[in-house]
Amino acid sequence: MRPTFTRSYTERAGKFSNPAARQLLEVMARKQSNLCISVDVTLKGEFLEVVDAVGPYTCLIKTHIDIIEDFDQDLITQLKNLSSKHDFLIFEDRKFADIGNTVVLQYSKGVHKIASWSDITNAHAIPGPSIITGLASVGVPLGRGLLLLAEMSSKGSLASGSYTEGAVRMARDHRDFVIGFIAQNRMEGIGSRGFEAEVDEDFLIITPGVGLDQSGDSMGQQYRTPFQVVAEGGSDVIIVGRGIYGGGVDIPTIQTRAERYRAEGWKAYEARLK
Ligand code: 5BU
Repeated sequence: MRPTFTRSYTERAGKFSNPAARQLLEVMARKQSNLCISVDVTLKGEFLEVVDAVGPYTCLIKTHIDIIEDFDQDLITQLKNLSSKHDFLIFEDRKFADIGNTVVLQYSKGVHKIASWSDITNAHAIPGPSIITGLASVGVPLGRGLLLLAEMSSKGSLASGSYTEGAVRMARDHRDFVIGFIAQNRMEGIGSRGFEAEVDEDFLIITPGVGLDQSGDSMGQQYRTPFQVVAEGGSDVIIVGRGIYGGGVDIPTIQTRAERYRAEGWKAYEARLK
């Protein structure tokens, strides 16, 4: 059987029943972009300015909505307008980690009402399957998708080995809602027979810790290049944050960097299809 990561994004889009996964793969093919941009800035005006500037180069804008100091509902209206204007999906990197009843409230209520605007969100596997069923009760009727954290990019991460296997097994039981993983490697076959090519399952792999010019930061972040992540590791989407907006640079520089990462990510994808 041909391994998932050697199939095109378009071919894979048709196999997903989850609407968010299908739309993401379709946008990626349409825009020739497997670049998710993490816009971790703390003011609404700057956030929207950066999103508008990088919109053309990205398939997915990743947010940490709780770091925005002057958050209001208009930010969400404008973000959704930009997602239509530039044709990208929205991923709130919320990393839910509580019991089912609590995550239902955190996902749907409060100031941010994440489920109402975020196509994709993510959760830790640590609470067990009830975190998925809780989030799914809100997200599935809205056509949302969930990524489980199977691995992390930070030094000394405890998410490895049997923990990662447990996360994959949880995902397999909830294929309508769990569309893939935040991970550093592909996950098909993990925790089952162990032979990737024998297992015909497809999970999206979204990978943070991507940088072309640095190997890490002073707080444990570790970077690999788009080629290492996509061509060698088989990941589907690269997440880049400070590599694009970092260093207090102007908007044209941010756009130049976004296009550089888009081109590198796409080149790595084309290389692995061959
Ligand atoms: P950076 O500026 O490219 O280092 O930002 C990476 C982003 O991805 C940042 O928002 C993190 O919260 C996020 N992230 C990560 O870096 N590593 C992980 O394992 C996970 C998320 Br999960």
